[in-house]
Amino acid sequence: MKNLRLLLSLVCMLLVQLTFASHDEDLDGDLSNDPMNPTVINVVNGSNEVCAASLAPDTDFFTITVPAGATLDEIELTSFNSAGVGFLGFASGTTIDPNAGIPGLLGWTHLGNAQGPQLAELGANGGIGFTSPLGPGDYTFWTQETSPVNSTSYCLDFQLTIPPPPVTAIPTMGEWGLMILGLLMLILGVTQIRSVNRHKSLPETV
Ligand SMILES: [Ca+2]
Ligand SMILES: [Ca+2]
Repeated sequence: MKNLRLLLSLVCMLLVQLTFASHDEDLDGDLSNDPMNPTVINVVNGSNEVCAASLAPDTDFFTITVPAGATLDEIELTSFNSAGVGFLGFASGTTIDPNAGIPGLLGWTHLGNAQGPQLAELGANGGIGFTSPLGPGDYTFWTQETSPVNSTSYCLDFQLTIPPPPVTAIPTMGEWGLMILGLLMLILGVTQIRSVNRHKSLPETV
């Protein structure tokens, strides 16, 4: 049974990796405009790329959950195209309040100010602050281009370390004992049934 559970969990992890590893607005649609109902981005161990574009008044909100025992190690800006500057901010939780401004954010930055790693940029402009890498919990991100003329498109790679689940498929000595006992009882039961059937099939001699 444990082997079956492990196999099913591995299949599920593979399906999640194949199906939900990232979000591309060109393929998956515009990220949510609603800060109270952000798009949920399912994440896997390693790279999780979010590619989006914004032109005012479009706003993009999405939530990433860092699982228990995992860390969000870095947010890498892997692509950026804009004649202006994009905005990126984030807060803890599954929603975000744009009206709260910078005091309500863990951190924020102007996208495109720096290529590559963004966590240091996010932590350098005020806000509540955070420690890096980010620990387990929900984080909601807010991106937008405030210009109605110059659109911004970008790809952000959310890099997570998610430990593999503990392997418990190898039976313990006690479980081996129970399996052997069950097998012996099964063999004994089959032997007894065959013996009874053989006696029933013998012709009566009296
Ligand atoms: Ca968008
Ligand atoms: Ca949007």
